[in-house]
Amino acid sequence: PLPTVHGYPRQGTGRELKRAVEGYWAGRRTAGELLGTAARLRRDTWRRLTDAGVSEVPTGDFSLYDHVLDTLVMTGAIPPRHRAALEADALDGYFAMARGDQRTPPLEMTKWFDTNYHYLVPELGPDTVFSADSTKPVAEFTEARQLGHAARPVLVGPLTFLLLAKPAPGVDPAFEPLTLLDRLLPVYAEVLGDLRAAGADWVQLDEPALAADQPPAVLSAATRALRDLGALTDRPRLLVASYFDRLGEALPVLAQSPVEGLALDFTGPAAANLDDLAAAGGLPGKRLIAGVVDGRNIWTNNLERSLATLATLLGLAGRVDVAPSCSLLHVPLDATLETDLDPQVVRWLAFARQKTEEVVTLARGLTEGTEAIGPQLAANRADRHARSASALTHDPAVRARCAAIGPADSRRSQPYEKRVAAQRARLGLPLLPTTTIGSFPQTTGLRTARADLRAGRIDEAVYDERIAAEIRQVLDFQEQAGLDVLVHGEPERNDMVQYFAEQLNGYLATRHGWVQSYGTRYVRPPVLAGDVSRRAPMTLRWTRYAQSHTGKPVKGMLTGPVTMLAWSFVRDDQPRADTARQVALALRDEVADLEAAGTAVIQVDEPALRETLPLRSADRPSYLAWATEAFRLTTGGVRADTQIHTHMCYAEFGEILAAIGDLDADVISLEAARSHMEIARELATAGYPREVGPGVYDIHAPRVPGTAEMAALLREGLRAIPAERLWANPDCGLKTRGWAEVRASLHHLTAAAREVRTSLS
Ligand code: THG
Ligand code: ZN
Repeated sequence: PLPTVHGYPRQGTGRELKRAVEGYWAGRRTAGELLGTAARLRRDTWRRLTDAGVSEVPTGDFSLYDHVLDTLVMTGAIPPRHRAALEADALDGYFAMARGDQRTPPLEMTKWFDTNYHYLVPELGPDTVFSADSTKPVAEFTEARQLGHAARPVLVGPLTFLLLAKPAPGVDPAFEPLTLLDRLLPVYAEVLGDLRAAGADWVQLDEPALAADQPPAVLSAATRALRDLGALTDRPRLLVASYFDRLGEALPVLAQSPVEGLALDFTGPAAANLDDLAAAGGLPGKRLIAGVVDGRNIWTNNLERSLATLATLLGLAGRVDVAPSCSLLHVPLDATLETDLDPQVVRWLAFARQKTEEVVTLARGLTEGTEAIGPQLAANRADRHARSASALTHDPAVRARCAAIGPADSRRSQPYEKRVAAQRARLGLPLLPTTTIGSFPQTTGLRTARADLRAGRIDEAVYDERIAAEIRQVLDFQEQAGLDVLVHGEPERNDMVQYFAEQLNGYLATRHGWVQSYGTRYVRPPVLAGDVSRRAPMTLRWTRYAQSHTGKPVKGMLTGPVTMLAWSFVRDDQPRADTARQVALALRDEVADLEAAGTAVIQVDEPALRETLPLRSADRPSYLAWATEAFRLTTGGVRADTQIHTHMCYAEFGEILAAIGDLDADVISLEAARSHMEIARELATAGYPREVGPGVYDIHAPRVPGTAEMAALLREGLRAIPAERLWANPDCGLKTRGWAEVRASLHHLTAAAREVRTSLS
């Protein structure tokens, strides 16, 4: 058995790739400098992998922006609007597809399965013409070979490529890109031929889409695709990789195909692949790359358990190699850089470098016997023991409190009909009340102040006065613009998850734990390592300060428990539902403190509720049950006359309409401006009984919508939602926008609400 990996983080230890690409965009670097940095980063990664003992390094997983965009280039399916730019300059054209340019909008971006990575969505239609461009895969493979590495090119497979695509603008929305399979396969055949000619022995096709629910038509398309590619005469040996969930009914399809190898995920819900593989008769004569190290959590592997899985697998395939479950793109680079953390805790963590070491150790244990890795096994056992016995992971007070939760805790004391009357009486809002989602522009001044505080250039008192001044300004503006329910603008917060994580027991912060979110943008998710509790009130001070400055209601603003998990690395030693309950209890205390301080409106944001929806529909009901319960546990303790808001964005909500109802929030604001109030109609059709604020101002674009435009959207909303239940608000928080746009847009928003109100009465 040999160790390998499917892909590695691309950014470099100092996020050099981000700086190189953004430097190129800003004209500070030449194309040659950018490509030189990229080549150096690939070289360093391959060197590191080979030095660690990896026997076949992946190539082609590197990307200047996104690997799905790279695949689109490889297939020649360039959207017509971007062709001229691409012909003028390949590099600029590539970035234009990713980011748009003066005249052309970019491709849409969406989440890569249930990870926190976002890819660019290929746009296809009946007229799409594919043509093979193997430049990048061949060049990167050749580069690795010339540097002396054994290498395995990795490509996004044809099925996943088509299943992730969407109908191009102007094409019938019912068009199914998968119908283009027969036209796409010759492109893959040509690329495989070119890689073979360049000396590739094996080529890996990644097909994670097969790990989601797929109808029989997709499975038969997969059968056909692998049969056709398998029948090619001059081709490398083929390895199909699938990960993120169990393969289920797709497993026999892959096992019986003519490809020479499979890479399967045996972690988390995909552990079911083990029994399914045995039931399917194994993979006699085939190569199996066993994904036994979780490629997207950050916890040290249980080496003994993995060895047991591997021992079973040895009897099920012709050859077994060892790998992480998926590309290591989804984890940070190196846990040993985290010198601010307790060294004992660092030993519990495995980032890309440590996961590579784990697969090397496991392969060695299989090859040479477990005695050969005795010291590693002993250390691993000791670390696991220390972790489970630690006061960080087990706080008896938190456990006792969770055990005492009863059904009444996650239920409001009064049904919505009673609450709405009490809230109307208390708040006295007009029809179509206006509000914003929470954040106001994060100006350079604010960012500088935060950096100055961290660096010790200013003290807390100076920083606090900066924040207080910003809050006063944000409130004065909102009063002047005539908004009804105000916010303090969140100038004290960096990231909406990080801000709370820093204040909760059980969370750890990393310094270097960057993970690519999309393109040149990265996040540094906090690590939810232990039992969660609140040290002290987290938002009370600034909310109180803001309320003391105005007679209008100021919303209390919290990040909900599901999002607190979704945008963190979550502990793997207890069910997520239990962790969510702990976070919910900590937030519940914050809600209670805000209410006691007189806050009449409290918003608990759950933008990620849709994001962590399991890939397999069979797993969704239980997820939605604990997720909505955690939200209700956070908010259920308030009085009838306290109004609970929530907010969601970044997603299509169609699949979770029932769950939105189960949150039992009094008011929900949703992204809607770009989809022309579609969500308002969907909620109305689903019989949603409470108040709704479908966004009428698209905050993702710098343009300022006019009063008439927003009034028209409000009228459209009124066709679905009665006036007593409709709110007027932007799509999302305003932190990425500039003050000039925000000022104008919100004046237009309140004017639009006034205009529509007048026409109603
Ligand atoms: N917070 C966290 N996770 C998230 C989001 C978030 N995941 C989903 C979505 N929002 C991702 N969106 C973004 C948007 C902007 C950036 C990253 C992810 C971004 N990052 C800065 C960069 O790379 O330059 C770094 C920010 C920093 O210094 O902390 O701009 O909101 N947790
Ligand atoms: Zn939002």
